Amino acid sequence: MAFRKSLLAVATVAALLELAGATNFTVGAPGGGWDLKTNLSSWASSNIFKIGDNLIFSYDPSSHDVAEVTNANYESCSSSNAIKTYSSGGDAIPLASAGKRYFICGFPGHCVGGMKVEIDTTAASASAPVPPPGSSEASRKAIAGELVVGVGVIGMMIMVLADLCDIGYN
Ligand SMILES: *[C@@H]1O[C@H](CO)[C@@H](O)[C@H](O)[C@H]1NC(C)=O
Ligand SMILES: *[C@@H]1O[C@H](CO)[C@@H](O)[C@H](O)[C@H]1NC(C)=O
Ligand SMILES: [Cu+2]
Repeated sequence: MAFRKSLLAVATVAALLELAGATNFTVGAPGGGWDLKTNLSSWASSNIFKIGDNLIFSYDPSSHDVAEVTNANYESCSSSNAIKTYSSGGDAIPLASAGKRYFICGFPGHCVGGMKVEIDTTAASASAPVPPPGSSEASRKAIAGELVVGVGVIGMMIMVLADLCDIGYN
């Protein structure tokens, strides 16, 4: 009984730590990629993007690139006046704040052909403390991490107490 509870406690803490970690989302994966075949809006809506996660655009740079653009230029598929362009073929883009961002391929005809994706980054948790304006991404992540670890430690203490009570009755 006590052993099972301790196992549960360890599993709970591990799950909470996992929640606190960042995820690398390879665009279109698995089963697709940053290309003309993948239904990227379907891919985006099947994932939850959180602050601290990264988008990884993996592609052949002789066939594609990545341009981050405004909402208007996303709708009209215009890659001129891009906010930022990437062309390494393995671009990691941090999702540092909540809100929508728009990425298109700048090669002629590709965006119109479907190579465009809108990413809506959610705040990590509805109950997470709101960081003061101007605080860095690092300190925001630290606050979120401490909160999650704190909850895990309290959970573990409760389970250990429950174990001790069991021993008392035996
Ligand atoms: C995510 O990608 C970045 C940049 O490519 C890399 O440095 C980091 O180790 C990756 N993290 C995970 C958890 O895969
Ligand atoms: C992509 O998938 C969505 C459903 O997730 C669908 O509504 C849409 O028509 C698809 N787009 C294309 C180009 O097939
Ligand atoms: Cu392309």
